[in-house]
Amino acid sequence: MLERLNVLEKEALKTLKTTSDSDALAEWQKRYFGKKGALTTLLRSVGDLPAEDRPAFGKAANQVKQRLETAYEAHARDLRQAEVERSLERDRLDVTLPGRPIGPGHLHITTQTLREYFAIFAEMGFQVYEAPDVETDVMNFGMLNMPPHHPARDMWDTFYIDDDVILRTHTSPGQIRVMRERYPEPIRVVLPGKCYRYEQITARSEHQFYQLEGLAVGHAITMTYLIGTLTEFARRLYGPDRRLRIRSSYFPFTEPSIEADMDCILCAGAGCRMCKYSGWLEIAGAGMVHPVVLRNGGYDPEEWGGFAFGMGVERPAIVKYGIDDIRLFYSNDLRFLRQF
Ligand code: FA5
Repeated sequence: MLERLNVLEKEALKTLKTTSDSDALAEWQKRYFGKKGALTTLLRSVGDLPAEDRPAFGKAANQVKQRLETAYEAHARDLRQAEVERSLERDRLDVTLPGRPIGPGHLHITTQTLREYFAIFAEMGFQVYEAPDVETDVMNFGMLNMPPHHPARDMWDTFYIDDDVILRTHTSPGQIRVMRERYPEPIRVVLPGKCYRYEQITARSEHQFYQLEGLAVGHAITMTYLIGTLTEFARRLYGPDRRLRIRSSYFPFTEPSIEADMDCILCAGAGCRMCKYSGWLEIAGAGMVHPVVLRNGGYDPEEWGGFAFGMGVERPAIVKYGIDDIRLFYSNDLRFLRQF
């Protein structure tokens, strides 16, 4: 029996060396250690030996078993290592290749446009003031001279969060906030920000867009200052020859109210597709701050006066760059965004 054990060990070690992949290794293991494997069978036959030979055989058999197991583990490790080396060789990776460059990105066209506006207004003494996007109904309408059920509320289709909280439909509620914060100082600020309207999206209208509000409050402010400021703005942005046209309009928070148009930058007033053959492009809604609004902001309208204006950001950029659809601004198409 001991002789058979020796032969089996030698044979097993020899065949182990010839296994060259994991399948062959599994096969080897089954052949010697499986339920009907050679070593298992030999170990089981210990019962056939005379009782006095059993301990010596058992001891020798266990040593053989241990040596084979150790050899098996070592060979399996070698095979795994060889496989890793083969796959590294096969899927060679050149770590010295340069990486794919990631561009640093740049400012969005809206941000660029807003910053251009800020720079122009800064030269005229206007500071930037930021007010919140989420507003109360009272601030967005009530304080701006539109109590509940005022028909002018229909001018702005509103996203309501609940009965009192809304997404601001325009930057005008910021007027009240800045007045309450600055009283009794005179004010000259521009208020940029996103506005939200529950409206049909078209090539000219988004449901989210930016506005820039302007507000000046002082002791001797007249409509002439307002018109002068808007004219200067248009000329600094679009060139010194620009002309402005003032139309009478209506906003509940200004009295009197106006709308300012600029002669079309494409056709200089002759009429083209851009200005819908009118020769004029609208640049802002504006007016003298209504006494009720001044009072709501804490300023006595007997002593103080002011002007305010509100202009879009995307629509003028559309005109400037000849973009034909406002939806391109926020659809995140890099082919569009990279151009500016
Ligand atoms: C207003 O929102 C007033 N608050 C402006 C104002 C301020 C008047 C202060 C008087 C004093 P209006 O609804 O016209 O006005 O919007 C102003 C500008 O926002 C428009 O001229 C346009 O450029 C832009 N705008 C309005 N709706 C959209 C829209 N759906 N998509 C893109 N731009 C828009």
